[in-house]
Amino acid sequence: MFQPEYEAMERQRLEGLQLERLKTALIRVYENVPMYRTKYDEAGFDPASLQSLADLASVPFTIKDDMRACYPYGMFAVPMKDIVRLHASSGTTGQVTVVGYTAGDIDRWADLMARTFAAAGAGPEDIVQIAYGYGLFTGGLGAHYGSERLGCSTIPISGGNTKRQVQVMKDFGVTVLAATPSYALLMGETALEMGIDIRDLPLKAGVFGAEPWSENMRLQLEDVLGVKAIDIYGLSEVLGPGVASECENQHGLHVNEDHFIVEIVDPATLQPVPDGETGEVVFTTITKEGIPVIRYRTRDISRIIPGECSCGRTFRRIERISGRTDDMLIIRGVNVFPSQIEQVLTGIPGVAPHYQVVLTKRGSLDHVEVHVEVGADFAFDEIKALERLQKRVKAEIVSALAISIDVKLVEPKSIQRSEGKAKRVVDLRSEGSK
Ligand code: DLL
Repeated sequence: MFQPEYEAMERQRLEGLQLERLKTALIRVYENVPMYRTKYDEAGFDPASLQSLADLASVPFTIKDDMRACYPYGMFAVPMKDIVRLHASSGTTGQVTVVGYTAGDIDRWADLMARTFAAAGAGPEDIVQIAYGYGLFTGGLGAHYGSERLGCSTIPISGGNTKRQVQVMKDFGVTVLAATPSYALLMGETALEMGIDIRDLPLKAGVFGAEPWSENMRLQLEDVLGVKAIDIYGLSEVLGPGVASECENQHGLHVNEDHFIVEIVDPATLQPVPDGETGEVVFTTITKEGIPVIRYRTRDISRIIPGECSCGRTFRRIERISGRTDDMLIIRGVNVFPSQIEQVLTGIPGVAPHYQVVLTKRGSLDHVEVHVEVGADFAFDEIKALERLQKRVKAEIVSALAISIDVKLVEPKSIQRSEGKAKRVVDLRSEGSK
């Protein structure tokens, strides 16, 4: 552990620390951010009245639209002279959100990401390749500072130029890779085309996140790259990467609870649900200075895993994010996330883990077709074999998810690869019926 004094803190003390920090955070936003002051005044909530962590359940939520309405700097709780870094999240729709960090925020972020790398088994002797994008996206610089804070030899290669990534990995003796899971997979494929088997290289761990991925995808990555694949989670509005990450047990992501209070709420009623139940993840930052957020609704879906982890960390764990409420497909009444489709596909021999869910309109009805690449060694011109595979993929999706959708097998490499977050859903519904 990088900071065992916090990561393994006794729960009661941790909750005491959270309460103290929460009180300060509430006063800070009330005094410095007009959006919170107006919201709390209208709701009749007095931040000084908060007595316990349970009282947080009565504090108004913050949503992405609040941040958009305050674009660009209206949510900042400190003057611009105290902001040393700006990042932005593009999101899938609408205006970007700008987030600002004080020097203290950057310092704490580095600690949190150092925890992440340490939990993945890294230490000062490791050589870390940061293939998350550098720039307004928080992935690259967030991981970079954490890797340096831990004392690792840090390679700021950013995303893209995949052949060069592989060459650098080999020549520099990289031991830890930080990338999105879909990009890590592309690196594995590219390496094979170059005649390099990454399993023969010293690479031992992958720190993967920024997009949903399934347990089967983890197994594939571990197999293709010969690494331990660790899931890491975060979002720009709350910090960037470093909000939660897995330990070596790979069973849930420990939330850095000394800096973030996590709640799971029912997305319909917005009431907190008991531990173990699935719902929308809500975060409150309790140490952020630049842009603190209180009860921020992430739209990400997960649950708290009840019980303690054998690694010794006392921070509670959330299950891997299954998807976002805005990515959820409702297919004839059944709710499905793309990552559930991925889980099925990656269990079928003959298909590659590259897929897209294509939504179109047929008359007034939504039509869903999953495009799946066949594996590189599959004879695409063997019609009979192709038909059999297509039927099998469809049957497995129907049986696992109880949804009926069309499946189209496509040629290897025909689905566009991403150097950052993969685009799993293509929505053509506004382009008329096909
Ligand atoms: O993706 C921060 C990050 C960078 C996390 C690098 C991990 C590694 P945003 O671009 O603001 O920030 O996107 C945040 O990405 O709300 C989730 O929907 C999704 N996401 C992030 N990590 C995971 C993960 C970064 N491990 C949004 N599993 C979040 C599933 C994830 N989804």
